[in-house]
Amino acid sequence: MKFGTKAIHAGVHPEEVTGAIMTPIFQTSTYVQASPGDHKGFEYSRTQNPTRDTLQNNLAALEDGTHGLCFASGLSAIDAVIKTLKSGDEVIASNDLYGGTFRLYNKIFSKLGLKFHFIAMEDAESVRNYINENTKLIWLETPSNPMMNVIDIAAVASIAKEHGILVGVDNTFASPYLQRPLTLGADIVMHSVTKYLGGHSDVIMGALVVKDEELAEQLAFVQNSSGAVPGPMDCFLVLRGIKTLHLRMKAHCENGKAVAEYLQNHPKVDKVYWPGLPDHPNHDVAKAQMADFGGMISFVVADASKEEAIRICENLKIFSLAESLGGVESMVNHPAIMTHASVPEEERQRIGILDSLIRLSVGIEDSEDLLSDLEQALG
Ligand code: P1T
Repeated sequence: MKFGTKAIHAGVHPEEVTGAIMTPIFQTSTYVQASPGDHKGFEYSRTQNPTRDTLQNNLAALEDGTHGLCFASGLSAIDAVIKTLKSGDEVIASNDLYGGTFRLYNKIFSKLGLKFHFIAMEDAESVRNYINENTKLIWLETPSNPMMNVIDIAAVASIAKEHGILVGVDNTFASPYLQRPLTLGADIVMHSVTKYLGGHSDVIMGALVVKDEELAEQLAFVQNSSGAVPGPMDCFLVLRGIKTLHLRMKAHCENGKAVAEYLQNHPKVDKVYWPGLPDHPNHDVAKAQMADFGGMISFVVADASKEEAIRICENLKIFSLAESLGGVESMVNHPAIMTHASVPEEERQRIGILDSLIRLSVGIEDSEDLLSDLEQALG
């Protein structure tokens, strides 16, 4: 089955009682049993819920995995992965991560005895320098938030396999339409479903997809034991959003290209970070592992103070100034003040999150209107 057909049909079946084509919102906390332990496969909605099951099966199919697991947020999905580890274990993580992921690793799990190495992975070989007998997981974001770094998933996975280390990929910026890490050798793919999968800026949710039964069992154990699960209404909204994922992503990519090329030729713009530009340092890797280059773009305003960058963010009218991304509407974000404020300033400077850096989530409006909006704001 091709991607667009899977988006609409995979894991989705007409409801048995009425034939309803849309998966019902099973708004129930529990299920009646005929006799203790004699039930229909559903005991309690933290553990199983039919609306959530349908979404989990759909996501597993989209990522070419076998098991999907949904969580109350992207961060709780990442939290579940780390909870399969134990004190003393080490994680090698890419150094440009969503600020909340960095905070979760650096402020919460570090305190509980796990060790994290945050490193540049654009040259996959560099992970070798941090592998030791305690290394249990390599975690990466590609393209990364907000610097749009591209990491060679297959190359990292192949090094990890030599040492029996798991690889987790945060696939939020690409979506499964553009990139499927499990097919490149990763063991776990993670999404902030809040973004492109949901697609309409109305849900907070996370997901994991794996292709290994035992790993799926471990993660399902944490999902049920920690209990950070989404409600059925949110699962319904995401199932609806996914039905147009392929159409939305095509439009995001087209508009992303138009905006990146416009910015690259603008005298007030110093640097544009978008994997589709031939001068992106890992453009060739992006071309090989992604179907297209997406709608996320960061750029540095030339010779600008923090205040000038803030003014551009404020002056944009169609791009809404907001945290988040991946919705049909275009958004602008100032990473240093907003999404990446929890990354210490020194670290921000080192990875390129300057005070003059602006991040755009290019939506699916008419591109001419988006370019005019940038023209007036930059002017
Ligand atoms: O917000 P939540 O659903 O918990 O997802 C966290 C998360 C994880 N990974 C990536 C790559 C992300 O971008 C995010 C959330 N990011 C934003 C809110 C943002 O504006 O960057």
